[in-house]
Amino acid sequence: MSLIEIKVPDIGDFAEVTVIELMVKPGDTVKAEQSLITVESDKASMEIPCSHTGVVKELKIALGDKVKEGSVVLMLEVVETAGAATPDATPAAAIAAAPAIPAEKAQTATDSAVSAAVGPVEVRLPDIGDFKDVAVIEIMVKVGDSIQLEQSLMTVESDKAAMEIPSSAAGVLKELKIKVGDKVNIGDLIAILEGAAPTVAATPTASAAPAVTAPAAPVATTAAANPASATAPVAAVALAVPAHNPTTAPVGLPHASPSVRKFARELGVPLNEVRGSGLKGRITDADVQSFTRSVMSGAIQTIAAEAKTKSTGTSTSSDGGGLGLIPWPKLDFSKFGPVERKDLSRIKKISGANLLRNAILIPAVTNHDDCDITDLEAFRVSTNKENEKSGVKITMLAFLIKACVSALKKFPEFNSSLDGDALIYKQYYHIGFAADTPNGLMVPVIKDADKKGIMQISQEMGELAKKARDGKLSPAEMTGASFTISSLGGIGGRYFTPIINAPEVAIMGVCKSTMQPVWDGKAFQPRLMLPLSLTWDHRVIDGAGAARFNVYLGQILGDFRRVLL
Ligand code: CAO
Repeated sequence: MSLIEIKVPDIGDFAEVTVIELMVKPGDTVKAEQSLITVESDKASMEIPCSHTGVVKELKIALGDKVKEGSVVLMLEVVETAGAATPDATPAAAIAAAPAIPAEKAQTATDSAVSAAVGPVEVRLPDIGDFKDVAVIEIMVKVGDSIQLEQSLMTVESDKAAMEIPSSAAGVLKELKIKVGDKVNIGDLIAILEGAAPTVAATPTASAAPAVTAPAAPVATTAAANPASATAPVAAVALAVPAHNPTTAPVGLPHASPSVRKFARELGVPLNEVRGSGLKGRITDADVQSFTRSVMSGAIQTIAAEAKTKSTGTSTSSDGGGLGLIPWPKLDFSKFGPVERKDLSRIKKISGANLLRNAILIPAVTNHDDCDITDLEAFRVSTNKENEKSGVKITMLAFLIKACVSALKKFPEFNSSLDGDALIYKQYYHIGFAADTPNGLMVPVIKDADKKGIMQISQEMGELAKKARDGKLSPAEMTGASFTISSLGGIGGRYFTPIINAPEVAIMGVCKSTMQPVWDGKAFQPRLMLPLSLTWDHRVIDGAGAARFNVYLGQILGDFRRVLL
């Protein structure tokens, strides 16, 4: 067995494409040629296949990331090497979805279209790379339509990529030479246009001119060669963050062309909830429109709206989000003084959406408590002195992680997740910890904290926190937590109310320990007290259970030998 990097293969002329779907997760067994992720440019979505059979060890990319040829997608433990393609070879051939067309050729196509438009004009399938016999899965125009130059005519799909085919000429569509389900190849006649669009110059011999049959490049490539349209793809790529929650694992990849995906995103339609009426269940524009109409008329609800209705007991259709709130105040702040507008970072946008959902949907309660860590802190300080040369500093957070694992074992519902009417009790103890980074809040995860010692946890925490600050955390290093700790101890404060990191059901917030006078029955003693703030989901946990959790945690931190009991 060996660990190999699976990289993005040659994806044609695209400099950078956006990851819009993750189709595998760590622990999954994947076969050679199985699709791993979907990437999207402004005109094509492509599935990136695996070059080997093996087990996914670690994902190196996240939803919304921009990738290009050579970017590492994941680490794969190869279990079957015989006959496997090299990481790059097979996909490179399979994925050349939108190949380069030389600038002169693209220009020729454009020129020819401009000069060719009065008589019948043949539109042929352009060079779409190494693909043969690609299937026509969607036709976007009908006879009689007025077609613009570079307007998408149809979508073709190989087993790995979907591409929209633009028109190489403008005019009225006289005849379609293909239908959904047909297999097409480069140079195949796909349509006949007639007459010139207002912006297109006409020449009567157009149909015979080789330039007319010179194909238009798939639009992304043409855009690069054509400054006039070069801005469009950039804007489209920037929008290419899925409409559904980015942390939600995709369940069944919705099949839809890039333009349908874009359309759905613009309307906020969750594509994975739309039933496709096209070939092989493909989602069309009409499906998205019909879904939108059904939601607007109240005939159906999106899954998110339904969940909101269930948890709040209110309907979302009648009162703007189901909360009956007045609109967000919109102010021109510059009336009051100088201002500067800065876009939120991508992390803030993603975590903000998650925090909002979790704050609204979870009936959360916070219990505050203090625990005595005088002896533990003395032990920590002396151990750090002894181990000065090791380079690993033990932090209070490492003790907290270990203590929380003990408390989670004693109170297993804190290590569970709600699944409809059932609770999933996790038998693993993966502890997330909030890390403050220049780009916003991130939550790296210490996996199997129950099996690790304080030194190892401290070392891993240091490494993960550094990666978080450098923006180098992989998705695998941020997923799978069963409980989270948010420590503001290094900064200050007394108590706060952390927001639960769904689908977890509790989170421990910790603030700065301070010396406090504590009554021992005879006198006040100076003790180092650590403030704890445990937020819990009242659907799963009761107040008494939360109080017991805090008391037990306090006992462990007060005398760490209890961890061994
Ligand atoms: N009480 C008193 N002092 C504490 C303490 C506590 N509870 N926790 C840490 N400290 C001290 C440490 O001992 C250290 O002091 P020395 O340098 O003298 O040893 C100092 O504070 C700095 O600690 P640290 O923050 O670097 O290390 P950590 O292990 O405690 O925390 C990390 C690591 C990544 C959690 C932290 O750096 C961080 O990012 N915290 C912010 C988390 C956050 O933003 N939470 C809010 C989420 S909700 O928006």
